[in-house]
Amino acid sequence: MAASRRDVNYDESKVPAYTLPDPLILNNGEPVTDSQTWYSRRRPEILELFKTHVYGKVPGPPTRFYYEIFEEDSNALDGRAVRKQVWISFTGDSSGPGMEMLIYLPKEADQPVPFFLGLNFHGNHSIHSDPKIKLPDSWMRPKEGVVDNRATEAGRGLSSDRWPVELILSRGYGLGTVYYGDIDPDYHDGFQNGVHPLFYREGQTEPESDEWGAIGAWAWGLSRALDYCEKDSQIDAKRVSVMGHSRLGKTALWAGALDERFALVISNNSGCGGAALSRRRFGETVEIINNAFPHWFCRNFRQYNGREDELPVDQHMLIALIAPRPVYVASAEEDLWADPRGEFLSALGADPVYRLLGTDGLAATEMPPVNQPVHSRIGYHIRTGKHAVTEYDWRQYLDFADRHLSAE
Ligand code: GTR
Repeated sequence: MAASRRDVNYDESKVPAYTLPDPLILNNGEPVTDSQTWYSRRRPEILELFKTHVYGKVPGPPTRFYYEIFEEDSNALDGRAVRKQVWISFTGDSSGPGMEMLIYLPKEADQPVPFFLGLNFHGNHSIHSDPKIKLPDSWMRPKEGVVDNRATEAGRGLSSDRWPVELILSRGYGLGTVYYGDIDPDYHDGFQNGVHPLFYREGQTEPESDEWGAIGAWAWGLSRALDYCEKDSQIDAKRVSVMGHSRLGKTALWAGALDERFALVISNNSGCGGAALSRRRFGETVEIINNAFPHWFCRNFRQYNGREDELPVDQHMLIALIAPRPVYVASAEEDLWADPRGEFLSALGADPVYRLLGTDGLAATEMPPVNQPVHSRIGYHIRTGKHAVTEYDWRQYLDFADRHLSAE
């Protein structure tokens, strides 16, 4: 019988013995002892393994880039912010399809600002009560403020506790967000909607076993949002941190691995298929996630249902792909489904790569106590509370970005 939430292990003593693949040993068995070999040989190998076995291959950027700023106000949020709403084409075609990006910038900035970029779950209008944010036109997940899968006014500001916009602006950062459903609606329709069909070869009707699922598509969308940042002279595109929570935390990690323009990567409670080690089989497992969300990963990933030890990678190698850029892994004490210890061990497993590349890696060998963040080049905290994004989390990310992304 397929594994279900009922079979979940939350008992540390029942975590099976496992051996992690070594990020610093090449597929042919040779050790990696210098950064040159990492960059030219091992990193490409690992990236390829994740594409083939976990998230699927992702297309490159469109050959032309087209966007329109359809709304702009330099006196937003009671005069504290510049707000922009930008439509970004997926294909370079002005007629679409595309996605909408909401941007807030600190008003008093006299030079390009460092920036946080993240996808949201419930529409751009959900992140703040600002009445000028356009309601999304795309499919919405059933929830309060949604009627017949369409956004309504009732959804405005409903997720604002996850997006402390004024705090971010007061610290000198800009913020950009895109509704993930604009890129690919989050349900399994055999990849007929969303961006996938735009890239099918003649006659192709669904992605191949080693081609992108929804996480790959959302990551691709984040890169298109970063393309826009590069065009906006008020944003410092060399200091963009990509941040995501839960399934969008998995997405932020994959986006950071694929696109080295992201200067800093933040995984908030990303769990299985994100920061957590698959081999621990603690909380959500590969089999559970593939059964519940068959559209998130590539089809090849299903071969590892219940066979995690056969995976040629584990998630510490995803974090290693971000090296030497700063990366932050955040867990929550009550979020056992996401396996906080597995998230920490994965950050620790990437440490040798960060050190090989000349950084301080993760300045902890044991899991730190709750609410005692570690802000070395690999950052980590476990805070009290549940699966969520809190102001505490954001304060850590702001401090971490201040420390690691100061202007050169
Ligand atoms: C859960 C899923 C997790 C996590 C979460 C979320 O149902 O099992 O992997 O992604 O959803 O994204 O909220």
